Amino acid sequence: MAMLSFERKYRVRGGTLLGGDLFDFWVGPFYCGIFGVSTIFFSVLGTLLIIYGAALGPTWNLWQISIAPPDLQYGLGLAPLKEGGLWQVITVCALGAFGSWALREVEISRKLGIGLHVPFAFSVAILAYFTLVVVRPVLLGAWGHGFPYGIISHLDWVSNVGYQFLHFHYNPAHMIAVTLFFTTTLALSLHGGLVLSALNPGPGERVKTVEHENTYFRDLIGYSVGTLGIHRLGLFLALSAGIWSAICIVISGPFWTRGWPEWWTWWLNLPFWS
Ligand code: 07D
Ligand code: 07D
Ligand code: U10
Repeated sequence: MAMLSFERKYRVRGGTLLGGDLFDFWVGPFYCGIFGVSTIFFSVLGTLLIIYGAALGPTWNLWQISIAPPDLQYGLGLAPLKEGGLWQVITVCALGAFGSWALREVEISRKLGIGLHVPFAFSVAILAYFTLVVVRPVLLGAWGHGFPYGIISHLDWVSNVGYQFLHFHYNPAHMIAVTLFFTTTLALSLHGGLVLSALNPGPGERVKTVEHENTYFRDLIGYSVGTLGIHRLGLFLALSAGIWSAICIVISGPFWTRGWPEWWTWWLNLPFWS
């Protein structure tokens, strides 16, 4: 891929966290870095293990391939490769690859002298995954509580765990997470719509300014959060959605074992009803 004119200026040495100059180079459009090497290592190994697991299993149907975690009887111990051990090694590879990717993002940010907002944001996604396959299984005492690695099978896991708590929609943290996800898409659609409406006018029309954008929302709802503000808000909403998701699943089992509808009895038991 050709180097774009500005890339020559910004592709500079330094900013690495580890490895010094050793992997401080680019391969085509990609920055490498030592964490690029570790990303490739973990993702290639993890993918090969998934393919090996598929070769052992009953199907090559992409939708049905599934690498299951160990049986609950193995607790927090290591399981034989073919009985969940594969899932355990793949989990280590996944965490290695995601962590490496986040650190590679940090190195690129440092090179450019920009903030660490992107790696911070990705870390929240990693936190959600880590909560699902490490924190919650450890709190429940068995790796078997992790979700299986398969396109359809992981949906079955979500449904089964949901119904284990009778009605997952009654989980208050799930409500907050869902609301934050919905609000994130609302915010992005308003932002995308507003920017395009001002900056991408029809042929022959003039491009409008930030003042037009501010005025639009002041006219409509009496307040404009501002051009920097909408990005802060978007990041806050999206990260909060991930964090409340992690909370909603980590409390299900380790801290609340009955159906979620029952949690709401505190409301019915408030003294002032009687
Ligand atoms: C668009 C960026 C691109 C990323 C993509 C995902 C793989 C997996 C692996 C064959 C927005 C690439 C997928 C590399 C292939 C094997 C073994 C990101 C974009 C396109 N899910 N989930 C999907 C993952 C969990 C749930 C799709 C991953 C939890 C529901 C895809 C994880 C729970 C639904 C996928 C993960 C859960 C999905 C589209 C990890 C709660 C759907 C994802 C590592 C969070 C939807 C068939 C997407 C679907 C879907 C991947 C975890 C629930 C296969 C990698 C256990 C209810 N999930 N998921 O676009 O169509 O993300 O499923 O945690 O309805 Mg899932
Ligand atoms: C975990 C993904 C991390 C991804 C990483 C990156 C690669 C590389 C490579 C493309 C967290 C992976 C990258 C693999 C790819 C290339 C090149 C993201 C993760 C690190 N729910 N529910 C949620 C809704 C119901 C249940 C979260 C809605 C039912 C359970 C969210 C509805 C029951 C769990 C959410 C609904 C139920 C959840 C998911 C509606 C089932 C969870 C988002 C409208 C009967 C999960 C942490 C998330 C959770 C979760 C939304 C319904 C059960 C808030 C909108 C009632 C058991 N649900 N849900 O967490 O919190 O993303 O996980 O009905 O475990 Mg739910
Ligand atoms: C935003 C924005 C904005 C923009 C933007 C964007 C947000 C201000 C200015 C960005 C947004 C978009 C572009 C929109 C679209 C994006 C999405 C919808 C998000 C989802 C994205 C995707 C689905 C794409 C995913 C693609 C990926 C992740 C790329 C995959 C790449 C690789 C696999 C290569 C990664 C490179 C690495 C790790 C390092 C370099 C390494 C190599 C190239 C390989 C060679 C390897 C080596 C040299 C090392 C040797 C390896 C070893 C020793 C290991 C070997 C091990 C073995 C086991 C064999 O706000 O406005 O506009 O644009």
